[in-house]
Amino acid sequence: MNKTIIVSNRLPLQISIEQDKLNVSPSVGGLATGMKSVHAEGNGVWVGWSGITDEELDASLKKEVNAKIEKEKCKAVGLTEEDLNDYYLGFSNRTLWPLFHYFLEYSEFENTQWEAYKRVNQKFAEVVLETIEEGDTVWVHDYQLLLLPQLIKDVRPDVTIGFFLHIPFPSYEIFRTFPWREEILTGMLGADLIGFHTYDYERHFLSSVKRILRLDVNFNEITYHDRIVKVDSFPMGIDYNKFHEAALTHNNPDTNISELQKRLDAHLNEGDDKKFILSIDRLDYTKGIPNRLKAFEHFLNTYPQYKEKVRLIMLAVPSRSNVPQYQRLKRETDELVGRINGEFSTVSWTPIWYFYRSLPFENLIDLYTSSDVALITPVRDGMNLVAKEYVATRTNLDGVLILSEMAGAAKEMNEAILINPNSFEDFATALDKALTMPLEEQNNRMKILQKRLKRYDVEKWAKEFLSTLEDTNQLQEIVVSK
Ligand code: GDG
Repeated sequence: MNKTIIVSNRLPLQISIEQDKLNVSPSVGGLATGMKSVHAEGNGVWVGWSGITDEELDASLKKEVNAKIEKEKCKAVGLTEEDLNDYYLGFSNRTLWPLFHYFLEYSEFENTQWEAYKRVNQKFAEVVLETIEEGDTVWVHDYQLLLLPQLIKDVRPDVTIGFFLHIPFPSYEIFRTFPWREEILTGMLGADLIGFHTYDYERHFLSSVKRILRLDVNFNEITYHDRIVKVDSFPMGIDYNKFHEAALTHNNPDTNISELQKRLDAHLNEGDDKKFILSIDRLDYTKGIPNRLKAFEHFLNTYPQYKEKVRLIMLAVPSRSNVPQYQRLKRETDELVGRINGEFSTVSWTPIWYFYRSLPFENLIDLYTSSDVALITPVRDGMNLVAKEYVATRTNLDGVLILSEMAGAAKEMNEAILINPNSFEDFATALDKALTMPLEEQNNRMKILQKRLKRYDVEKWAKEFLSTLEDTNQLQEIVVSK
């Protein structure tokens, strides 16, 4: 029976070793949820790194880990400390991530890291090649594995390969600065279908293919050697029902109330004019956190009537904390929060509640359902699922989403208040508009947003990608038989 092999940097599992005891549990991220049904079907396999380096595992523990992983229909790619440093923290997160998010000045172009990136993509290829059987489909995910499609295609030209990029593809003017630009493009072109979140990223990719590789591009099809590579956009959705139902249960009076919810309620019960503005992101420079804080300060100065009334709840989830830019960002964020709270706080009011940690899912729902406004303002973001999750939890159809134009999600969420995240004026006007928006208008906007998110959820996204890949495969057969 043909199977689908999913490949991503990390396996959808949380593995930890505590007092020599091994714990394995499924992870709950967007990708893991979206691919759940694809992975569960037939004898589907997921290939990726377990999260534990080779050095942390002795031979017997390694056997045990692999056995547990295989039980979950997964296959591990072994990575050493050096691989992790140079391929993941290095080339993926210090070269590709900043470059693809337009932070050119943060990008490091180190040859040793490039060599590690090639070596690790080859390691992934070896595990995938061991797993492939005739008629299988391979679906590769994200920027850590841009070379993988071609490495597989070179050995198994008969296998259908899809590739999806979860981050933006930058414009040609940015991409052309990259020293290994030809290798990255040809690596991706090993796939039969290449997917992006938005039409703009698709367009940028096609433009780089035309201008750097000088290949023939016909609308969204590239002729590469004797194959046709199709390029298309598939905006990723969320598990809408999971968030919507969690919010319904949460609002049920019989449900246990969390400590966090009690604190939130205490503030909201102080009066009808008390409001929460919410932001949730990984602490990443692409998410526009310092700008948001400075803009919030500007807002409080421009509209002083909101002092002692509104509070910004900012959840920043620790991320890549051993990369210097992330450490600097953490210091800058701490300082800004301290300064703004110091400037405006009164005995009974602190303008910003700042959490630097990851919260359990139930608390995430507490925050989404208690916030009158979501302020999601990345300076650059492939999609942004938080914006979609906020909308899914608004079961009473109230609440307003303020969303950056620079997030891929903005392309499908026109009923949000869209702003330029670099304009403090835009921020202040949008916040005032959101906080005074009549309920009827909130309802009308939410209704349309919810309808769209419900229709195109993450499962639909995965199915649509795979069915387009299947069509592309048939197109290939027609080209070959001509
Ligand atoms: C990349 C791209 C693209 C956040 N804090 C907590 C928590 N989360 C969950 C959210 C959401 C996910 O993490 C974050 O997803 P985003 O899409 O917002 O951002 P990235 O992590 O940067 O993801 C992005 C995405 O890939 C998919 O293609 O949209 O553009 O950068 O699901 O709910 N979950 C829990 N506790 C937290 O504290 N449990």
